[in-house]
Amino acid sequence: MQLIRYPEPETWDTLLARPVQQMAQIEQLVQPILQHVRSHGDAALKEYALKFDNVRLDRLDVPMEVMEVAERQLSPALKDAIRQAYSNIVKFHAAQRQAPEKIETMPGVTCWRKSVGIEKVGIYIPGGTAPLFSTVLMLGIPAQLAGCKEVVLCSPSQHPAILYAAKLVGITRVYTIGGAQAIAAMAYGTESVPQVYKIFGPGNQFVTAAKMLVAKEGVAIDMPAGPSEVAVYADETANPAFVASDLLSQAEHGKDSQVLLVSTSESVLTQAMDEVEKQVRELSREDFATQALEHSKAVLVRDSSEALDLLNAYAAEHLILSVENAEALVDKIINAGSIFLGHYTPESAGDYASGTNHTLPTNGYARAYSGVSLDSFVKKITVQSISKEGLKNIGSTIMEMAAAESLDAHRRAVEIRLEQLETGE
Ligand code: HSO
Ligand code: ZN
Repeated sequence: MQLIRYPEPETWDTLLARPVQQMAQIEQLVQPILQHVRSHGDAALKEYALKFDNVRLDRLDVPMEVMEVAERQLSPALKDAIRQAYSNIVKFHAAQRQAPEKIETMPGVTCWRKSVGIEKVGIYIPGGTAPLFSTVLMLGIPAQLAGCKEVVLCSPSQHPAILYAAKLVGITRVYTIGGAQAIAAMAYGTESVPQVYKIFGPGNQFVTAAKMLVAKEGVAIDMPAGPSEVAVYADETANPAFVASDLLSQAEHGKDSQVLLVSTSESVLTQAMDEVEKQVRELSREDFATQALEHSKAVLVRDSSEALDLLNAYAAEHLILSVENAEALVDKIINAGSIFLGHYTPESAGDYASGTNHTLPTNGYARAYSGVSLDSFVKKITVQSISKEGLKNIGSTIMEMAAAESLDAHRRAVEIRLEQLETGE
């Protein structure tokens, strides 16, 4: 980690810049894959599985028997943990349901919104070194609560915990496909994989590029994704070993992960950096974490207000406030995906089990985007109903505005009704 003392605000942009991703080049590689899946369906998926992953797939879905067996392959302790996390995530997300409220904007003019689960959604879970079954919960639970009718899961990994979590959240259609081709399959549909209207889930640059490309064609996606990141704000009351463990829990995700430490205390900052050096050696993913730390920074700032300005400018995916009286600072944070308060709230609580969602905006998108929630899986349809009295009340307003926009038919649609009401014919 690079230590930077009292950087001037003019240098913050450069200091906080995320590594540039060469998306254009990757999109060029991904586009033909999308095309091929679109025109050749399952055959293209099998071809790519052989070419990229060296696996010969006879069928693309995971048979029911394999789903059933998964449960028996997990330890009782892991199953208990998954069920506990499931229950907490359900509690937090179920509370996001809003009962429709009818609003009478004028006498006789009633408007409301109803929520409808997106009928068909797709979840992508990457293969690779960490089997992200927690992400199955984070995406599958709100899909289940939203009442999405068809939830499809694609993952090149058949890790039993992924299959168990899928079953827990009621996903019955699991496909063993990965990469950009899996995104194409869900976006266009193939003989085996149903087409969906919205695609969720993390992935490598190819998966991300595929999501961005299908989004241009009208398939919704959860959010633009970049490498995972955490910012920790530590004051003099922070425990350097705790801080280091939080930085490392993000750094171990991958070599592109970003971690940022901000502190008003030089001693906490340097002790935390020493701790990082020490703790990183104990990690099974030391390699990834070390590479992530190479482009990560520790910044010494003058006071709390400067720290908060810097953190708001960074707009971290995860922000840990390892400070005394952390809750008092929440109102001052305007850009972050998710905030973790105090010395005993590690990011991993939110990653797995406290109840909040871990699919969050990266790459500065927290300035304008929220993380995944129940809302991400529903559409809100507005409804209105106007009585005869209501139309008499609002009619002149509509007609005046329509006339001013020179839209005669709009004005006439009101007038014709009012005339009928007057003559009674
Ligand atoms: N920190 C990751 C989520 C995750 N962590 C999954 C562990 N498993 C991105 O928010
Ligand atoms: Zn994590």
